[in-house]
Amino acid sequence: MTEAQLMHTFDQFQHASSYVAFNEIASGHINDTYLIKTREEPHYILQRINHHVFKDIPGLMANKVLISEHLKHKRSDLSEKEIKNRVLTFVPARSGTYYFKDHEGHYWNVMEYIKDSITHHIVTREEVAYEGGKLSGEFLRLTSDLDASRLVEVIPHFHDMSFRFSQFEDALKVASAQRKEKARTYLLKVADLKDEMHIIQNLKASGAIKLRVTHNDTKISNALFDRNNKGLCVIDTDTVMPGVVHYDFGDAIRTICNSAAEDESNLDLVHFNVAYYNAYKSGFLEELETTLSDLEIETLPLAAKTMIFIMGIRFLTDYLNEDVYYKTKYPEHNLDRARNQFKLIESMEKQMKV
Ligand code: GN1
Ligand code: MG
Repeated sequence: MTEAQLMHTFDQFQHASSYVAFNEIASGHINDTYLIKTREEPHYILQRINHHVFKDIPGLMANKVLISEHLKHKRSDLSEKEIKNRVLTFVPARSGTYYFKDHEGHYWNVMEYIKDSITHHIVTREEVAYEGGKLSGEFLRLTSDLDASRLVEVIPHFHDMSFRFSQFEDALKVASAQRKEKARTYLLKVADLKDEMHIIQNLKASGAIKLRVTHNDTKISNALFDRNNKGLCVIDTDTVMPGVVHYDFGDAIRTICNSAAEDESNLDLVHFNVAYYNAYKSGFLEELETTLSDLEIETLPLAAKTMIFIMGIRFLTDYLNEDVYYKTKYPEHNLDRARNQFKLIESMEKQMKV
């Protein structure tokens, strides 16, 4: 993307600011995200949405705006200024919709940048884990009265284990001998864990655990904090859909409790941090405990293992498919991500009863 293209795209949205500069925010694996600095505040986030992954972008944007409106409504106890720090604000395009489609067929959206916010990619303090738990628990609590049928299911079966297994099996059929050989140890691990990793899905299908509005991408880098490490806002509402509490709990634990980055290739650096697990869980339950069933609470450790596993199998599948889904920086990037997730499971198993 050239600066001129970004400026032009930014100007297709209804803001009253003058462009000054941009920075790419390269942490996502799917969309392209840019911070747009303007002469006046707020600054903005301009994002190109990957339409190969998200097939219904008008539906996706409708979900995102609906969630923000709902959260704003629920936070009417806060001042206008506070609300802007706690809930994402989307900016309509000149056409009136919340997305702009450029002449190459790419879709864009704009939101206000939350001032002085910071993100964590690796957690190094217990209070961040605790605040992270409060943020995702609060999100689930505040969306609990939102009618889920108003949400478009942007990626059907997103966290269904059987769906991820069938994608994995399809990938195995077409994978090169070389990639299969490199992935061999992990193919065996996947097979070993197959039954256990379907338990949550089976509980969901049987109705034993309740369907809710869930965020579905609660990795810690999708939470904003202020400079005192207090949680501000959950971001990246792309995948908000009906789901179970385990998805949000598990995906957050996957990232908060990893002592290294998700793609760290030196597995000696990858450890599961139980203290952070407990801190996250206490923040999460403070927000939600009264609304969770005993079964939901009992299965939280399994949720963590399951969500680490589902990302492991998805990275492995993409490796076998020659890296068609996630952005990669080098040929074995997806394999490194998968190895990392399986190491995290191993470290978790050594320390916790799962
Ligand atoms: C993708 O692009 P990003 O970072 O928001 C993925 C998530 C994974 C995550 C792993 C739509 O999210 O499910 O947890 O990578 N999103 C999609 O870091 O597949
Ligand atoms: Mg995401």
